[in-house]
Amino acid sequence: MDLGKCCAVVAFLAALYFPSITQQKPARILIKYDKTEDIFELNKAVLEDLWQLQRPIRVIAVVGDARIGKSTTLNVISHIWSEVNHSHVAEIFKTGDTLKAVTRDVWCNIIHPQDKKGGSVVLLDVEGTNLGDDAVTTHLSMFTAMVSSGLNVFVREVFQNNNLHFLFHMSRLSDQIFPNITIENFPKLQVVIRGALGDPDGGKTIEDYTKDCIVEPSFQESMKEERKAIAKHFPRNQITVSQIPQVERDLFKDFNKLRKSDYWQEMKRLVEKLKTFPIKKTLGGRPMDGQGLVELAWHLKETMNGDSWLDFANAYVVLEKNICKRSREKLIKPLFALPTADEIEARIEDALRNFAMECELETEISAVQKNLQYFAGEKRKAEELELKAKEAENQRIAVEKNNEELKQKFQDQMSEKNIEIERVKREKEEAERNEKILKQQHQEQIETIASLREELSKKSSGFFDLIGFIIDRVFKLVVAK
Ligand SMILES: Nc1nc2c(ncn2[C@@H]2O[C@H](COP(=O)(O)OP(=O)(O)OP(=O)(O)O)[C@@H](O)[C@H]2O)c(=O)[nH]1
Ligand SMILES: [Mg+2]
Repeated sequence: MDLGKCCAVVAFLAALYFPSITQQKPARILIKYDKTEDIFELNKAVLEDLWQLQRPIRVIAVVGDARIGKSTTLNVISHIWSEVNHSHVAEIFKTGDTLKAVTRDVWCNIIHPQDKKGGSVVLLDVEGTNLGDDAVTTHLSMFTAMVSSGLNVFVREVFQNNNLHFLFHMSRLSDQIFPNITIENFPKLQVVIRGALGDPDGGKTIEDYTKDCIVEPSFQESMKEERKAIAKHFPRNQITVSQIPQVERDLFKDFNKLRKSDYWQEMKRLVEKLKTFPIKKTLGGRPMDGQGLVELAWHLKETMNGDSWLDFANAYVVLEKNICKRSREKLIKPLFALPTADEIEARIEDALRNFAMECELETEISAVQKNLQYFAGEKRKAEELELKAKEAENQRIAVEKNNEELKQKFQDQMSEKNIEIERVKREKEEAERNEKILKQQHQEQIETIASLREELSKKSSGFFDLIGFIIDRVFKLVVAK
């Protein structure tokens, strides 16, 4: 085995036995704010990785106050969800022990869970929503909320007004961008309460109390309109409330103890809840792939840089069109390469059904359907014409063959005739030659006789008469010949 093959085998076995090594890569910045240029920038390396992701994709984002334990929680989530067998929780997302905020901008970690749900999970960690530059933080949080399919808002003990403001910002912005559309695929909301106090007064559970605080207009005199606006995008029955206890700091230093703790059990329950979160979908509800996700991130970044949120609706239309375009390439184009109309027609129904699952633009779906049917019809016509042309060609070949045979026959007959003519000609020549020879012989004979006659007449007349008689007879015989 050569070195290259050996390395490949080792890498393959390593991937089989140590999936954790290949899965747990440190998080990278997905989008950051460049203060000097005053623009938001996406990390191309991360976009390249996202581009490769297949459906289904869950984009789980964590937002909330700074220093509340978001990154720490995400590291544990990544550990449990990836099912790694490390003897410690790897610091995928940076955390810090000081009061100073650690996570700035938006960080991303992609995991490929081994569970039967399949697909990929994109974890997003966002800088704290209370970090000073409200405009930048709101934009980053908006960005995160728009690309995510599950939004986790971390709060300290109770849901406070700044958290409510954040959800209201999101809702109002989306109302402005899509005034007439109910956003069915707004991310699912989960509130994660750190270090919760006991159940509040009034017999309510902390879950109900939190939900009321977010979407129940009568919860308080103030911020009624805000709660109404939020309720439009985050229906009460779809909000989840979870609690993660605040634990002793030392617990994080002893992994064995940590794994046996209530905190760990709570984190496992949290991961199970996250697994039930929706996958990332387009506005119309079709599962989005990595390429769609990248395009969405790109349009959002452009929108934020141009401060043109209202144009974002158009970007969404472009996004949907691009999704359809890619699906057409993948699912429809191969049909145009099929050799027969029968094969095309046999696959149209399936292809259209799959296409409609990815592309939600009715105009595109009906255009594709028309194109396919038209193409199959034209293909059939071409096949029929080809068949007829083939028949005509066969006919032509048969006529040509017949013609050739006739020609050959004629030529054969002609050559037979020519032979006959030649023979007759030769016989005629032969006869002429014979005639000529005989005539010549005759002439010579006549001359011989004449000279004989003359000769003999000089000698004896009696004898001469006898000879004359004989010659005369010979002459007659010769002439008769
Ligand atoms: N005692 C204790 N400390 C925790 C707990 N969860 C997180 N921490 C610590 O809190 C500090 C902040 O945690 P991070 O995960 O960095 O918090 P964050 O919300 O990501 O912070 P920023 O990125 O700065 O906004 C770290 O030192 C963590 O170890 C907990 O349950 N108990
Ligand atoms: Mg952090």
